[in-house]
Amino acid sequence: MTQPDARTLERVKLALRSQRIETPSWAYANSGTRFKVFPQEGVPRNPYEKVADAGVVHQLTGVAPTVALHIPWDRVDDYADLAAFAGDHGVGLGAINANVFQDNDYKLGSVTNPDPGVRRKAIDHLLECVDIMDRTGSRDLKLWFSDGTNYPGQDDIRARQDRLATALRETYDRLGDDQRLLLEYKLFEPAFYATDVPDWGTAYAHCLELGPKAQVVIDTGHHAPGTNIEFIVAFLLRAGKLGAFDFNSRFYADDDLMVGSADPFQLFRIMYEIVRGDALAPEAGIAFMLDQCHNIEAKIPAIIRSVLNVQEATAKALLVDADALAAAQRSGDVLAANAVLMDAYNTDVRPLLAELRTDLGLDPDPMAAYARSGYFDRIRGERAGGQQAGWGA
Ligand code: LRH
Ligand code: MN
Repeated sequence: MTQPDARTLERVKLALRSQRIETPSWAYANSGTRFKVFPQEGVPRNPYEKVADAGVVHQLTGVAPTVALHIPWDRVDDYADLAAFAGDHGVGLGAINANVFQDNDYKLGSVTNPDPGVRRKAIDHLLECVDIMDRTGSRDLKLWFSDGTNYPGQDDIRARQDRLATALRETYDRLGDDQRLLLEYKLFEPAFYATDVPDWGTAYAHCLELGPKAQVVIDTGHHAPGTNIEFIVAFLLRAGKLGAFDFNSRFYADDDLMVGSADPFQLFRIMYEIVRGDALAPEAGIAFMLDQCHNIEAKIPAIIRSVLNVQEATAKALLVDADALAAAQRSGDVLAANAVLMDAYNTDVRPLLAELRTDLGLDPDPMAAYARSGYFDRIRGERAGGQQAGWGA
């Protein structure tokens, strides 16, 4: 196992400098499971405080310059003012997430609901989110539909796909030239028989039908156990239809745990396909977003830790000796090929990342820097009163 040479380390550091990870506003707020939402001290009470916390994460990591919003959780009177506030805190407003999964009318579906009035209501919300994008300057509209059925026969699977396609078409046609529609899939929950966008193939097919401004989102918690997610990454990248990630990790289902915490090797394999596909830099157009819920752990440190986990997996992926790998693959040397990847994965990249942060004028240890910053003590005091933000479910 050879240590990476200086030229390799410089190449890797250069690539890591361009990494951009978007944090989700809702991960700064209260969240939980159907059993319990445990409130925490210092939790934001409004979108401005969520954005301020995202600003701290970027200040300490240097690679998290945007925060995704979720509507209506982050509805404000003046989105331009929120964007200006975000700018004052060193971040920009990122993807706009629509929410057609919490209104009573959506019990039997939103855009796929048998009732045309309910479908209209849902589509109008999607269009409202594009209006909001016009004011926040966001590029991406992210669509996840909880739509599905719980029992065979409950509704017509084919007819629901027609309704979905109609809603997506109307929304797609409303997009501006520089705007995108990101379609997210999920195997199950809250539907437990058939989900209308259950897998990457369904999302891919709808995006192909829509056009070039429609791309697929891979949420790493939305697959059947044992799914080879990096295969989906490689396939969609090759097809030019990978738009974004919702990073998190899980031991069982959609656990929304810190990315890289449950399966760091899987995250490495995913980031290796990104590197192999030359899709890491912002110009490649992939949005790397976190989508997590910190039900019991301190929220801001958990998000900092998650950003560091993505950086570490990326640094390891960038260390893969591509020439040695290609040679081993060409000669059919299975063990040698696997060893090239494992050598990179087994490299301790923390010193390299600490050096990069020092180069960027940052504290080499963002977790320790946050603990020393006194920010938590300040917000714990400032945010004592008022209603804490959450999913409002
Ligand atoms: C659905 C999902 C989706 C978001 C929500 C917060 O499980 O992954 O991306 O809208 O979580
Ligand atoms: Mn998601």
